[in-house]
Amino acid sequence: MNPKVNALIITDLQNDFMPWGALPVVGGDGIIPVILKICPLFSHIYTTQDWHPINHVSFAINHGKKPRETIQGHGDIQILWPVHCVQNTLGAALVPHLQRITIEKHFFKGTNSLVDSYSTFFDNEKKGSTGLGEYLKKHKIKNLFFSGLTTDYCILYSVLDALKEGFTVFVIQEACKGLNLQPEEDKKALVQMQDQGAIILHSKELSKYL
Ligand code: VGL
Ligand code: ZN
Repeated sequence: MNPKVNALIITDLQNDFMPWGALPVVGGDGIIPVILKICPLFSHIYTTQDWHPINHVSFAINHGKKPRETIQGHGDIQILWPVHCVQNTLGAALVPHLQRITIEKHFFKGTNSLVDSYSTFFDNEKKGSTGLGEYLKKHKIKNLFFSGLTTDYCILYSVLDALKEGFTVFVIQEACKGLNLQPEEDKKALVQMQDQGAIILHSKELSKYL
């Protein structure tokens, strides 16, 4: 493959999703060494960040409710979360390990207080775009390799959108970690992504595709 058409996407590798953060992913820090190891294989690396205003619709406290409770959103049910990834806070910052990586561009999602955004392309109502899809197309990127957090939310919804947008999509399995609010949700997400056409692979297999 022409390396110019490949990109590594690191989703939501932010302090608040680490085991010590506001919305912890168990073992979320375990994927950092995997991601650092594969970065040199890519000439384009993009990060995404969950980047919420303090009055964000997904924060339980803004509805007088507890995290994991739900409200009816405009379309889907909205799961309520603890306050996390508030714009310009340390919790919303990328994990410090990424400072040694050259990141071509950072993308931000969930910036509209009225609508949540799991996908790194569009918000959950498909109204707002983060600009990622447009940027990738403009730069003739064709193959997207996903890593980061969380397998069952951000990565799942991003991968489904990426496939619909016509990209060839790879998910580097052990470079991703799920939230697993329900048991095995990460495994189900991987099956769903594969059913829709994503290629699920181990980082050891990357050389076959790059
Ligand atoms: C996410 C929970 C809350 C995600 C964002 O993008 O995976 N999950 N906010
Ligand atoms: Zn969020």
